[in-house]
Amino acid sequence: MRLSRYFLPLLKEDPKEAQILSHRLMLRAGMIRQEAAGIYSWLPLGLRVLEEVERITAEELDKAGCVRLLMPTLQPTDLWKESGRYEALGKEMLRFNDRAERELLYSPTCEEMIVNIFRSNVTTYRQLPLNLYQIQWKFRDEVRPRFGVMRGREFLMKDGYSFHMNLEDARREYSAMYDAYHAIFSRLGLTAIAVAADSGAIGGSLSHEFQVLAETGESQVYYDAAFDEIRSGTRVMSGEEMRALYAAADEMHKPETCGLPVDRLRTARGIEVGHIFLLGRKYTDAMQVNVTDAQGKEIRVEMGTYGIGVSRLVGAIIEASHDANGIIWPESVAPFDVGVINLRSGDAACDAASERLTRTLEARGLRVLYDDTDQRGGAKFAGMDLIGLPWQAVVGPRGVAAGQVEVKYRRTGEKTELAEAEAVEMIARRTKEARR
Ligand code: 5CA
Repeated sequence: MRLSRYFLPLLKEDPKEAQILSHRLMLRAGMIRQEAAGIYSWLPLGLRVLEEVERITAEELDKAGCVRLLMPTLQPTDLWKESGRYEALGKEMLRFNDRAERELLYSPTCEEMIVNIFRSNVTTYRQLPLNLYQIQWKFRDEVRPRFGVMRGREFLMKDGYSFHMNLEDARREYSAMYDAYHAIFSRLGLTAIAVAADSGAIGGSLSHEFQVLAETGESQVYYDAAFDEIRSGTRVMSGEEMRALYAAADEMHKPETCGLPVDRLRTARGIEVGHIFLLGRKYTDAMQVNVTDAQGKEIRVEMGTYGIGVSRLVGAIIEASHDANGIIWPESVAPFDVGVINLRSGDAACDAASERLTRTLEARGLRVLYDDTDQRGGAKFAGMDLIGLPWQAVVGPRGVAAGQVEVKYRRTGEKTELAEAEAVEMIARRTKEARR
């Protein structure tokens, strides 16, 4: 992709409306644009990252046996009257009438609709267990939308719903989702702590929030000091071992009963990137959902629900991975793998070398953003650092004369002068290793 043909509106100044770093960087890097409070356009660079987060989430869920579908953003309100949540959600739920004066809502979550799909199609135990998910836009008329995509009104959520013959099977799936979530966040370059949480308006008997620690997080969490060692990589633990450690959300933390010695208890701010719930029969009782068992007897279905804040994750990744010059994308979600910088656009030799380098990188399956604009070198370097692509390859008159390109790894700043073929080889190999 040639930068001169792309759409990347970078901002030089820090936008005043942004209070936290990830919001500032997303605006400055031309990833998003606010259209109304808590409502954003995703510009091309931001959309690429959003799609990578979506892809990784879907890949891990598919691996765990979940099945993807897509429900509409708009729903009739009738089902919500049946479940009792029509009133419960209050002003957070956006409602309006269509031309036939039928009331619709913009879905804030989808339990009612998925239960309705399930009960119209599944009648016997043979089709259970079943775990259906979607990645779809939600709307919640939050009182205080803030911090950019962190607390939006319109936001992209992965919402999953599972159906079971008994509570034991629902618990097994809850545990499988717990592990799948750790796999997803780890591929996104994040360490999330699963904290015991309150199930709130969604309901159910057991729930965990997945929290990425960051000073700008909106949640307060309490946890065993061992998580700090896991986060820093000095200690490795299985999911099973981690589950045994103490970790609680603010409202669930009981200092008297947590059982941790004071010097092992930590507290920090966290960004809630996921939330899982063992629902039991809350919705299947309200909406009368049964299947027949092997004896032909009617059984009430048990459920679980599992959410991930896909758009929020883009902000959370930036909070976890940046430096003074801008974003540092983990290879797994980077919008492009390499930025090729032509230091003298318009110079025939530099143009030819840059174009050849771009083609060679692309032939190796790498995604390249080629800066062919006529800006000064300094501005090109600053822009590339800001948007945080893992690799930069610089083509200038001196290098061209010597048959070399300068390669920089964004995360460490390490620079190497290499012949074109070697540069391509190294970037391809290391990108492949990191994206595995
Ligand atoms: N139906 C359940 C599980 S699918 C549900 O809606 N859970 S939730 O309310 O906890 O939302 C799931 C995830 O969506 C949260 O963990 C959070 O990461 C994300 N989320 C919730 N509200 C917002 C918001 N206003 N802006 C951005 N992300 C949000």
